[in-house]
Amino acid sequence: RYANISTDIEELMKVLVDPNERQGYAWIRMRIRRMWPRFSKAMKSLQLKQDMNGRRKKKILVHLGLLSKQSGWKFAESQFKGGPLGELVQWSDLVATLFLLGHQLTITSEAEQLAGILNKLPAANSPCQSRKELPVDIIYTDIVGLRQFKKHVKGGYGKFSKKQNSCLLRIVDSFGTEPAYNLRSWAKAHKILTTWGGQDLQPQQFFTMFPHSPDNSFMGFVVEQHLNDTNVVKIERRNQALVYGKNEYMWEDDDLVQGKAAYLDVIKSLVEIHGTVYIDTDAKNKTHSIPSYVNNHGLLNGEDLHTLLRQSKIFIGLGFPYEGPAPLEAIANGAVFINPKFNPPHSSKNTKFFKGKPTERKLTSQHPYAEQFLGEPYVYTIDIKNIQQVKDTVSRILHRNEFHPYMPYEYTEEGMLQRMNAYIEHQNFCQFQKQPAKWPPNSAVKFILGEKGVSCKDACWAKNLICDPSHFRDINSKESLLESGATCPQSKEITGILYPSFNTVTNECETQKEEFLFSCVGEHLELQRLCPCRNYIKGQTALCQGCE
Ligand code: U2F
Repeated sequence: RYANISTDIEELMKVLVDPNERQGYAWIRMRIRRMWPRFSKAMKSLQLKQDMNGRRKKKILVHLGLLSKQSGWKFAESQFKGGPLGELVQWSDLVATLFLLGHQLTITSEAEQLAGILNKLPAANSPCQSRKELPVDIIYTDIVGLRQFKKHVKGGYGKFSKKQNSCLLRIVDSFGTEPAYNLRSWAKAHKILTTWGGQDLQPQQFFTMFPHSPDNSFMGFVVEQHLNDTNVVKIERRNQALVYGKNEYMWEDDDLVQGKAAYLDVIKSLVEIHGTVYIDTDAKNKTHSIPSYVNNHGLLNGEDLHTLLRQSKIFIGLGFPYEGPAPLEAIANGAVFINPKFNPPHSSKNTKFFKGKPTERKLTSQHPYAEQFLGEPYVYTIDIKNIQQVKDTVSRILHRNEFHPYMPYEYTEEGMLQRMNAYIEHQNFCQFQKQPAKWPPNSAVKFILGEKGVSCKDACWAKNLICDPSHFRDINSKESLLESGATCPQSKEITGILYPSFNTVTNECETQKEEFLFSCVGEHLELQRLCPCRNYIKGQTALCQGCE
């Protein structure tokens, strides 16, 4: 059976039913409804650009572990009370995308439902172990969901821990999982095993919210924007700034970000400040942290928030939340984002929020994607304690005559549909034989021997290419190192994230022993890493040219 594009939202709503009426899906349903006209239009437009025929209809299970009762996170309960929404944005857009692409969807959020579906699998020792007979082709879940698999699917994680079946999994993982943290035995031996890490999946099975590292797959989300909608009235942009922080605690100083009151005071001296802060009226004796001059609208629904963004010239970052969707929405609506710079950078080493997250990534600002991929004139990354710099930046923005919206293609509805379709059609984590990678094709890939002390992520980027870990296996040999310019009489095999490499001190070629540790990140002063680098489509960095 082939996948046929389907734009009937009511059919999707039938699949998106709350298992126990906790209203867990309420926010997701609202977002999908609001964005559907744009999503359907994008689907049709993509269909005109590329051939969408002949794709096999896949049975896809989407299990939202974060909304389950067992997670204990109260995501469902707090979705209209200032709780985290970034993750719900991502799940909404994933569900919409998969449905539009014409696949058969099943959506669950409680472990019992999951067990009900997956326990129909053939028993572990049954003769019919072929994947063709599994009730699903692909499973999207998160790490909480993955734990539920391990616990609740009959026979424990048994069937799914087998390479054959765990290769069906795609883990929605906002901040990413680095190979060193993913391989349990390695993480344990190096004392970096965290509660989130050690999942022993292939690193590209983790799907991130921003293109953090090419070791994982970049899934992203859609930046909501209604500027060109026919029913949207053009609003005059006012001398107004909106603060990014929907909870009161985000406005308070913490160990790492200080001076927020003085920062806001100086902005206030130049422009009117607005907020969308959820005020918990039940909390007794609470002293409020929001300055009295702020015009607080309370938490807003999507439409009203977007109207406010279109009226504002500036969107003010407070240092938290990290890497959310809202700054991209602000920029897409024509506001300029003030992005607090972090010096020293925030990471799992010094920040409570990142502690235990399976990544060593260092955030040089509240929103590194906005800092590195967008930049001025859409984003100003500044030290918020430097009052003069804050003043100058705000004045510069206010003196502009025009405010241009910007939205990278990869964050449009069409960009997300194109990217996810390419992943579904081409990624295959169930290929276990040692054979050359088939996707992205060789024609898109170049092998580059990096400079000493440079990671593959950076070595490829310096040549305007992107590291592609799926091709490491093809160059993991002394011969490949020699062909790329290394001069080594000897070679040896090493387990670690830095190989294949040329060791400039010992003059040895060092190849990788453990395939799960192939990694684009990681650098060493003595090593020149050998890197698989691929080209990319401008605005759609996850895909190579011609790989749509
Ligand atoms: C991020 O999660 P957040 O929920 O804090 O992300 P935000 O950028 O604040 O926004 C998420 C959505 O909430 C919407 C807004 C965004 O689409 O339009 N919203 C709204 O509807 N009404 C309002 O008044 C204010 C916002 C990040 F995404 C997560 O991955 C992280 O876990 C979290 C902590 O770093 O930050």
